[in-house]
Amino acid sequence: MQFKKICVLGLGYIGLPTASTFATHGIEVVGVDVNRSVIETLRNGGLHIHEPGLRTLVSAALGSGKLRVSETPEPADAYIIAVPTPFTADKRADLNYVRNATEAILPFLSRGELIVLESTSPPGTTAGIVAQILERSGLKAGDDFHLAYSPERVLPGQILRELIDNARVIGGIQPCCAEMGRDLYKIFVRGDIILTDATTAEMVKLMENTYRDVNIAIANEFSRLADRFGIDVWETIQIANRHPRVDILRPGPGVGGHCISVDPWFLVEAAPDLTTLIQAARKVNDQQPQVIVELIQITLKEKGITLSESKIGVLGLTYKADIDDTRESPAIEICARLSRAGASVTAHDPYIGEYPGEDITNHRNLADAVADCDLVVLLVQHTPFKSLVPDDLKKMTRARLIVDAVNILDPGTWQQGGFQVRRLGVGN
Ligand code: SAJ
Repeated sequence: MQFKKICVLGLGYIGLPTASTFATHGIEVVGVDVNRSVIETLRNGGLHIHEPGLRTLVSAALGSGKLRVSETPEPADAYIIAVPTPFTADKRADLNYVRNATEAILPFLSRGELIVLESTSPPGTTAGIVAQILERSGLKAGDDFHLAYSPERVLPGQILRELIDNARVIGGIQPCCAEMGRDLYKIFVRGDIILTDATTAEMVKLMENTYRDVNIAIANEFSRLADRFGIDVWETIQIANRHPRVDILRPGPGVGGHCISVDPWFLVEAAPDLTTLIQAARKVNDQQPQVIVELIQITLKEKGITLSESKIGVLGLTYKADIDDTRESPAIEICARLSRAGASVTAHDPYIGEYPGEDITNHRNLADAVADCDLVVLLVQHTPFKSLVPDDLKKMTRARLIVDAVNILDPGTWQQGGFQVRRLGVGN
């Protein structure tokens, strides 16, 4: 099929780069978002999300006239659904955005067209929920129109490159649907395109992120063991990783972001009786913010300071290094726990503006965040923090206690520089 016009529903971290990339490859694209402020921001030349290179790409797409943005879909040859699938308070997939986007396509659906779901979804969503909604048109999925699932697999911070270079999985509800999906994505994808069925493609996505979650959990558990045994987990991991078949990930303050801390729950929800390991890994990673709070508490106690009367300077609030995203961020969870325990918290994250909540201020200047505190805690490996030196920090704060949850500081240098540094996973 020749794709002349496509409609991308959802203009977030995935939908906007995808719509813009199709447009810069010469396809007419209508980018749809139900959030009016997103549409207005884009129409006024602004951008509601931060991702390296995205501003240039979106400007080129809009400037060429190939990308238009709108609050409602239009007839098109293909529709791509890239809306969020958050989870509810009881950790079940909230498919309302997927349902609403699918229903929005319904009035325009015609014979021969292609619909692709990209949103992370529990196994069976495409062949079940999405197909059922679209078949209200009187057309049969697979026979009269094409329906496929193709997960996004791009890493925040590297989205534009990975969108094009990563291998792409396309699962059709019939083989012809996957083939039509391949024809669409090969417009810009340079990586391999792998065809399969829709439910396998949904499972691939969930397995990838769950695999990473479980591997981070074992690294976190190793850090607790190293602490108990009085050894250095970072050195231990480095040596273990010299084994040709071992690749242990990094312990840290926990797992954040909208993907890895969420997606494993979709498998737990679908099969609670078969997911013992996955549930245990989630529990380990979710406990990690409390582990850091306790590390802070012990460090303060050695100096006779209680957590409830302490002042803590927090460096880093995002869910990982060098991005502006605070969704499910363990650093935010740690700040909240410290606050609840009575500590006074001041923060500095150079990548974000306001602190996403009340009570705590994100200071533009590192010096302002640490000026009057008893202890400084490093929660994210942001590049600017790597160039911190003891002499500079000494001038900014009276604090001489540091908790390093991400192994960013060289302990020898900082100890010589007059600081007491306690690192995660390093028994004292
Ligand atoms: N983390 C650790 N230790 C590590 C690696 C990560 O504690 O060794 C933490 C990070 O600090 C962060 C969280 O895990 O809080 C997740 O970060 P990440 O870089 O592992 O992953 P995301 O969520 O930014 O992106 C993931 C990617 N999936 C995989 O690597 C399998 C990406 O390819 C997916 O497209 C994305 O999820 C998604 O949208 O699903």
